[in-house]
Amino acid sequence: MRRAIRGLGVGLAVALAHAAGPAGAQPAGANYDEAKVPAYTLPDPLRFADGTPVRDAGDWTNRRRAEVARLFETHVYGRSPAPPAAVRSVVVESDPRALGGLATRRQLRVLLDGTDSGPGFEILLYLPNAASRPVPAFLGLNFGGNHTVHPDPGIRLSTAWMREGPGVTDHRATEAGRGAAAASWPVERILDRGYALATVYYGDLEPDRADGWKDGVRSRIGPGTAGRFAPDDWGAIAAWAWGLSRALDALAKGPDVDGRRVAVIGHSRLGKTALWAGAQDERFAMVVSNDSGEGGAALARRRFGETTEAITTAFPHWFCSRYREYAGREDALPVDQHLLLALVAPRPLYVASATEDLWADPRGEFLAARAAEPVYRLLGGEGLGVDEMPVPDRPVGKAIGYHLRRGVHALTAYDWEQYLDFADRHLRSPRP
Ligand code: GTR
Repeated sequence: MRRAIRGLGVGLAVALAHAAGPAGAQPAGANYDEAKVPAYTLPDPLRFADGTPVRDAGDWTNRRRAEVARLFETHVYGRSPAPPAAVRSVVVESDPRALGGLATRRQLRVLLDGTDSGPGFEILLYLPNAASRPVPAFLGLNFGGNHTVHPDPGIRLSTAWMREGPGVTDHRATEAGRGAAAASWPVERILDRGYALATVYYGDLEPDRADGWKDGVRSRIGPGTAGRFAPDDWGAIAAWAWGLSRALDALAKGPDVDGRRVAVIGHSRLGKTALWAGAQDERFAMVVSNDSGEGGAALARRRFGETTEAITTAFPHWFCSRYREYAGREDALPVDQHLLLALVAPRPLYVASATEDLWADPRGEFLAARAAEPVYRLLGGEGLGVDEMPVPDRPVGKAIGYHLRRGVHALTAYDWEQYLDFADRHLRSPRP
């Protein structure tokens, strides 16, 4: 449980108690011994599936990139539908003097089929009043509802399903949850640094449980409306990632946020989600994976900490159903997670780990970032700029940032400081 507690938001600790076992303990059967990591060979980013080499940037950009993305769709996350034609968003609340005048707060409702009664979700947006618009922004899903990111009484409570826990009664948000996840969302600091923050409750898109699709976007849009999913149809991570792209559509249309300078960020399962969103949707100008672990930034073939078997058993709904076929057969997967990171190239990518978060395999996250470097170099950039994993609390990186924070599985103020510094280096001027 210890890894779950800090700053994760209401409800999640309960989920983790089931999934990750008790305080700092090694879940039964999990390997936490570097000496027991098997020998493995990673798929070569610079070789097509048919074995021919990727010779230049054009080969990657025009053909190999699409091939890799397709492999992740087919074997890991599933295929997502196109954006609905009728989608539109409306501003449901706005306060130009929020947080004591520091910010303009806007709340938008994205109506996925264009109607009030259809599927949709809410975006909470804080804009720094001191910065000229349009501003660069961080966009991320949250675990417990928009009202948990800050005690601000003006934030609307989600009416969607939530896991039972503090601040939740009968699976619905209550006033008591306000600000419960504030430690993970240093809103004032983000605004002071000149960035907007946009966030969406992931359960607005789909409740995080095995049958959650019945109450989420997957039952209203795409193949689930016919009641049946093929082995490569979208899972919950893909649905949440799809929601991030729909949020970006809405933000980019408005006058406040610079759609060419939006960083997508997420922690843990939502870090996996941020990676899949950023990998597919090249409009995201920067991608941040915080402690995303298995199915995120960590290499599956290392079988260190969480494994494909563990994750597809505890969370069968996160991936497309075909992914489960690779439980215990990671070497048969045509991809590994370094290729997911490579899909972000040449855009700035930040991968972060925490020393006590062994379940997420910090070294596997670093090695995946390193194994994505050839693609960054091919596209004319620099990756990490180091070969060895850095010591704790020593951020490194060029176009790929990395740090190993001392501490537990969490998104902390320290992590945010690194992302803000990284964004200052990469997002300050608009992309051409
Ligand atoms: C764990 C799961 C991880 C990670 C984490 C979280 O239980 O095994 O893959 O996603 O949940 O989202 O906090």
